[in-house]
Amino acid sequence: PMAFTLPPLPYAYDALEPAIDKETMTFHHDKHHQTYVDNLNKAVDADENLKGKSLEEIFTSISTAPKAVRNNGGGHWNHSLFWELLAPADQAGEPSAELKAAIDADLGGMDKFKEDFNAAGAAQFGSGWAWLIVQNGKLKITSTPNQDNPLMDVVDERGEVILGADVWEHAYYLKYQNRRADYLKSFWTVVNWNKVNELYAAAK
Ligand code: MN3
Repeated sequence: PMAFTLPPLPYAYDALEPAIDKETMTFHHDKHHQTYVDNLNKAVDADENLKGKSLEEIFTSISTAPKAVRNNGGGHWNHSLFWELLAPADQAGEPSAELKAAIDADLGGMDKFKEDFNAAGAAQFGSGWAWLIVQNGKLKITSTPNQDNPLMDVVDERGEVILGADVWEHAYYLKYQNRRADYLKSFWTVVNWNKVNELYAAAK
């Protein structure tokens, strides 16, 4: 049977410093993400209906799946993407002309977009994610609790994810303690725009 596996980080554990420190990256990837993978495999093994399905398929009817699949499948998918959405500051690139134009048209410009995205992350009570999605051809900012994501049939705002920020405390607490807003401010210095551009082009 095909098992889900932990993807290696696409850069060194200290590559995102000073925005995200080595210790946080090590625990976040090696411990937290690994646990989602292990628990997802256990949950899928226990359910004949889910074997052989991709997470994207499973998410479209996650409302009917066991809670362990929702939490750990979301955890695995969200983190696998999150690592790719980050890059060392000198390799982070910049938004494509096409993406910039859409941010201007749909979200009021880059500064307003970042402000609203960070506000969505800051306002997410407890653990969760802030997202930038493409919904009916337009950009939209949203957030979800726990490990839910915009591909799931249980969320209010569904769409194709092109950027996400993990706002669980485990993503920032070692360096930022309770200062989630400061972490979200630093997040922008390590956003991998090359990946965001690629996802935007594919989602359009
Ligand atoms: Mn996390």
